[in-house]
Amino acid sequence: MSIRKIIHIDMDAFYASVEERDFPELRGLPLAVGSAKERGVIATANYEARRYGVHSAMSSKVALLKCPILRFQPPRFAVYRAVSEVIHEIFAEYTDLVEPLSLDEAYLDVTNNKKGIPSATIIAREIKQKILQRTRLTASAGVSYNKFLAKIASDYRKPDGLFVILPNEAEEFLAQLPIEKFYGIGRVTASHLHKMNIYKGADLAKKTKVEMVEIFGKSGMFFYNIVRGIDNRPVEPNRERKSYSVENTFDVDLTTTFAVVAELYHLEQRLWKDIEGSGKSGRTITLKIRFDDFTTLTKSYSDEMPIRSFQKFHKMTKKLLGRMDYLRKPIRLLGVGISNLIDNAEIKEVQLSMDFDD
Ligand code: DCP
Ligand code: MG
Repeated sequence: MSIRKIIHIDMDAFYASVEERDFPELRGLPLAVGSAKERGVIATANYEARRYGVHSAMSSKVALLKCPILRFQPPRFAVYRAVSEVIHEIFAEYTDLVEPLSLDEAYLDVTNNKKGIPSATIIAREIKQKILQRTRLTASAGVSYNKFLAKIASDYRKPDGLFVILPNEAEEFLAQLPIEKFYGIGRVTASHLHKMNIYKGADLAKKTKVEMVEIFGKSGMFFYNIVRGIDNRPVEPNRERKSYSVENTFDVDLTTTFAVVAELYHLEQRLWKDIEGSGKSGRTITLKIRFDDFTTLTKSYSDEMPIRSFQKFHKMTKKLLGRMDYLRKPIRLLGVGISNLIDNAEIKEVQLSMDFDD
């Protein structure tokens, strides 16, 4: 395969930056977007709040403990979606090979771009400028020859960053990179690796294929290639999301109903925010439970109608959990997902035509 030119664009503190843009009185103060209620969860925080240790998916309660002067803004998904459309219009000026990862994040393959610009770095700079001009928001860009490196690069100089990893620099870059910066290696896996004396890409690159599979399970070969700078996944435009899911691995295994229900509730809130922002609804829920011995239990339940309220979603999840024998071993990971998605616009049409039929 010939060498590709991939850009990863990611808006900076996206929801929070939009709120600061539209409510200037909030600028410069620690800010979280999410519900201020004790049981609420934070969608994101601005950089001032992050200095206090506040971050995405943290409970509002913990966030307030870390930063007592934290301000909360309720999310405005319609505004975030509108910004997302503007940045996608900008991407489309350069290429149709755009793969969105979320509202504020996308991969672009600009190897053969519409403007015939040979330098991906120049394109990334132009895109950043246009985003600033048209949305008054900053984005960070990563440029490289594959998706994995482009994604890491966009994170490397955040906020308002532009970082390039050239093919001949990749191996050296990855060798010095702390493993917790590898996209896909979470906090818990990272501390597991630290115990094995693996701190940097170079340490990981010494492992054999067999050892990598022992460490990462079915992602072993993926990471084996990744630490060598190899990632041939294409940029896939218009890939329809088939499901939404969130999961969490716990520092301390869960062993009580109370702990499981409480953690699940947080995951439900996180997932609900994602799906609310997507303009879609699903009718199938799936629960995933991984025990301390890594055996995994999954169970799904489908309703006839799409789930349109958090209450209904929460009720279904609780019922499904009740049907699982989840306390038989300590739980290290919980996950919840929603699938069988349909556009909310379509639901209205379905309901309207039913009204006519009556
Ligand atoms: N988001 C969320 N819940 C999460 C993570 C993210 O609701 N657990 C939302 C809020 C974010 C947006 O998605 O603003 C984009 O997520 P990012 O991970 O890109 O985070 P940010 O853009 O907020 O910050 P960064 O500057 O680190 O990209
Ligand atoms: Mg972002």
